[in-house]
Amino acid sequence: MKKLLIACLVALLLSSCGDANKEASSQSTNPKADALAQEVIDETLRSWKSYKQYAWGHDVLAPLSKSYEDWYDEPLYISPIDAFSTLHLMGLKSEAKEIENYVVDSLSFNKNIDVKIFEVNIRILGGLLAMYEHTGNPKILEKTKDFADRMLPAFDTKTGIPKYWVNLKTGVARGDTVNVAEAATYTFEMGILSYYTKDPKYYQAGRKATLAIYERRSDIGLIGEIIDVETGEWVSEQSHLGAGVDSYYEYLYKSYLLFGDEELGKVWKESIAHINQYLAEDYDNKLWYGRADMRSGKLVSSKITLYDAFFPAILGLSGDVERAERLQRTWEWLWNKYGLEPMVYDYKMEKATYPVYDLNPEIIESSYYLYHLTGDSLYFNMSKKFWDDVKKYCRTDVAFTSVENVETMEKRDYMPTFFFAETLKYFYLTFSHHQGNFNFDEYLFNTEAHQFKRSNFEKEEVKTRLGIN
Ligand code: DMJ
Repeated sequence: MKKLLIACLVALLLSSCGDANKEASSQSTNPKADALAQEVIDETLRSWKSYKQYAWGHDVLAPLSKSYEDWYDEPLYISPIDAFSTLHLMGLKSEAKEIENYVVDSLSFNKNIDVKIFEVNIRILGGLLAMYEHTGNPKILEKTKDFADRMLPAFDTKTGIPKYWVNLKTGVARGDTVNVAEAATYTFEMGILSYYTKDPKYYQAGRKATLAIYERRSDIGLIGEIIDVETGEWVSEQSHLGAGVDSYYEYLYKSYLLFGDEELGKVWKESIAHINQYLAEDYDNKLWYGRADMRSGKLVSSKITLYDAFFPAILGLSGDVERAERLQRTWEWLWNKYGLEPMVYDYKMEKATYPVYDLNPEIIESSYYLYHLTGDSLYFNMSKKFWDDVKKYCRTDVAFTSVENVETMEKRDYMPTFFFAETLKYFYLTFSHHQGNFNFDEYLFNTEAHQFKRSNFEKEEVKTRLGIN
């Protein structure tokens, strides 16, 4: 009887703690969170001003040398295009307007350079589409279409999977070997463009590439990692969900949600079952997703990449919150082991095999999703810890910079463009969540965190404009 009484008291205590946690996120006033949200805005503005001072007109700020880097022989203005949707969301309207004006007045894509099709799709095409959504400026849509038309020749292959590079001026494409993310992360941006231009060709190109990957799954339903775009043969048969594969899965589910493409929904549902069956494993009391042979399903490697930390977000979004929470706890553990995450970690060797941290957003993205989905202040506090560590180890006198080695915290001279697009945005959205200005349920993010309003895509119109049966 005494034992029962104690158990009841403990249960009561736990459930009331849980409620207190949940209430934390639904409060309309929260001075501590307001201050953090404002701090993220201030830091974004400080970094943006430094980009303008030291790197304006170029792709990337090098914050230690107070200089810049370009991805190719000619700059493509990638940082500002990636930054636009974050600056707009934070209410930094004049900064956002300046980017819009520059794109309209001064940016030409008629450049004789070979660009990486995957990277420019998520950053430039995704960034421009978000710019169009938020401004409604028809000249931005023209630029966006012009850019996509320059990308399309890459998809002209035997399988429909795009080549690795395409020349923006000549349309000549090259590079027959691509990883799965490079092969099939296009339906989301291309679908949005098809919707706005009423031309299905963009979505159809992206969709064909995605289905070409799915069709090459093994008998047990797993896909590999690297593929030849002409022969359709797998070059690497290792199956995983990390760097080089990640956004294939992400876009299956998000394209199903945004466009109601039932076939992609079916592929997602099937794929997630196989991932959970073959890649997930409990090790040292934690949930991990390792690497398996796509034919046998046997786990062959315990190497994970920090990109894998996007997975709790997509698990949660698709309804598996319980698994998402368990997995996020693994990632939080890894972050706290070092104070930042290593790019590659082997969970059986218990070793960082590539110790770089590039200001990546994935773990922060998942924390934001779970904060919204559960209302549990645990995730607010988790993100606050991540923010404190990013400030501690990556902040410089002018902006933020990547870290060469999470064991020594030696800095490297580079602020990736996704720091503007994603990392700062997810911090801001978490800390400003209680203000209710941005309704998570109304939006979907591309893999570069550019936000798109779901209700803008009218279901019946989508079918016609994207050519979905
Ligand atoms: C981003 O460019 C995108 O999120 C991409 O899908 C993979 N991850 C990087 C940032 O880490």
